Amino acid sequence: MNTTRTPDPILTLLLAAGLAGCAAHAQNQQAAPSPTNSAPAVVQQIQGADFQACLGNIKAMALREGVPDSVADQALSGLTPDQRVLDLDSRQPEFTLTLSRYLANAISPERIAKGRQMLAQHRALLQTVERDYGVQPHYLVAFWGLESGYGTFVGDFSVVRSVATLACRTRRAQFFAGETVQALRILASQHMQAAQMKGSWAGAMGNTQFMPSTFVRYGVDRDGDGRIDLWRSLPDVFASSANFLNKSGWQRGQDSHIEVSLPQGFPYDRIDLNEERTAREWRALGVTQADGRPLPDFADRAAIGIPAGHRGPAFLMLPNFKTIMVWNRSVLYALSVGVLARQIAGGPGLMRDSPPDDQPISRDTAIDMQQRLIKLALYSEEADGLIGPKTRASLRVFQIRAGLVADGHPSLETLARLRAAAP
Ligand SMILES: [Ca+2]
Repeated sequence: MNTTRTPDPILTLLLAAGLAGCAAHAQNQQAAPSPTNSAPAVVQQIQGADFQACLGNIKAMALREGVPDSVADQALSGLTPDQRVLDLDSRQPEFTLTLSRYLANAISPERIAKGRQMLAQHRALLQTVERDYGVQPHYLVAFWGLESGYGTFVGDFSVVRSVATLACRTRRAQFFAGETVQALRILASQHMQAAQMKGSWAGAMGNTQFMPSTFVRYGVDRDGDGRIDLWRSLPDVFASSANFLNKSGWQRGQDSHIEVSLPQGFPYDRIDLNEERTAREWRALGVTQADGRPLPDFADRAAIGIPAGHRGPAFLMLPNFKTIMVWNRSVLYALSVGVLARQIAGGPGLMRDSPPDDQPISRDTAIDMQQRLIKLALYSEEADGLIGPKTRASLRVFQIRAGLVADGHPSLETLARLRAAAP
């Protein structure tokens, strides 16, 4: 789960596998990046003079939220910062991940096969959860597969130590101090012993990789044993995920995306997360399903995504796609959930492949590109090497000027033309 500005599980896997050179700023691919830095004053206020002073400040916050003194003391006393957590936190992705690389890591043939097996094995339970929360079984299994490999990697870091380390030693003090307080609240509610509270290096827990605040807000004791257990109780796991999605706006029985085909001469400047249109409006622009059938009606309005540019797959981001983005703000993550879910249910993957020359863009290349856009007075932000919505908008203007398809995608051709135009 990445609602909480923690790493995308798929990117975390790449980092763990030593593939940091290919990992990326998934959040910046299309979704608007959000600031992760707390105000310096708040950081100083929480962090205090040293680690113990910082823990003292967090403890005071926890007591104000009703955590008993004894619980806070037991969890925090003698705690030291975890250097492994800080090392992982400081790793900078060097490349923007491509769609094809992301999907290949998220959706392996083994993950699809095991997902089908899990769907069959737990169908009765998943159907009762669907009845109560409206989230289809194949989607719940897809989230489970992406977050923890169906429970095979749930993390072995002490959650309290991880989130306290991040609160006391990074600039995201406010966010992680809040997570530490919520972790203490979970311990106070006796869902588990502190020693059992293990998770990812950033504090995401169990089969669903819930952050402590998500656990407190959305966790469900489905099996009725009086405790929320996201490690060992699949009823609790599925109901908690479904509850999160339900409360975040999931529409019962609806898919999250429709793969589409765009006609020759399509106005690519209409493609943006904020460019939402009705099925009728997209049909009028010549949009069909990827297999050529007419676009079906869908609720509300939907934007189109083309994360590999105009030569790659295109898809409509239906309302449930946006709900998945509440769970994790990455468009690529949300697409992976939808594609994996469909394949687990026996359907096909994406019909259209990414263009074979779609390459990861290194941070240096991205900075170089931004500097050239600045030279052409098409970009006025900092050249930070992150390819976000503003960079894409600038690229689009350049593409129009250069007579290229204005998809905002940093293709090899666009980069070559940009180098020629701004030497
Ligand atoms: Ca339970």
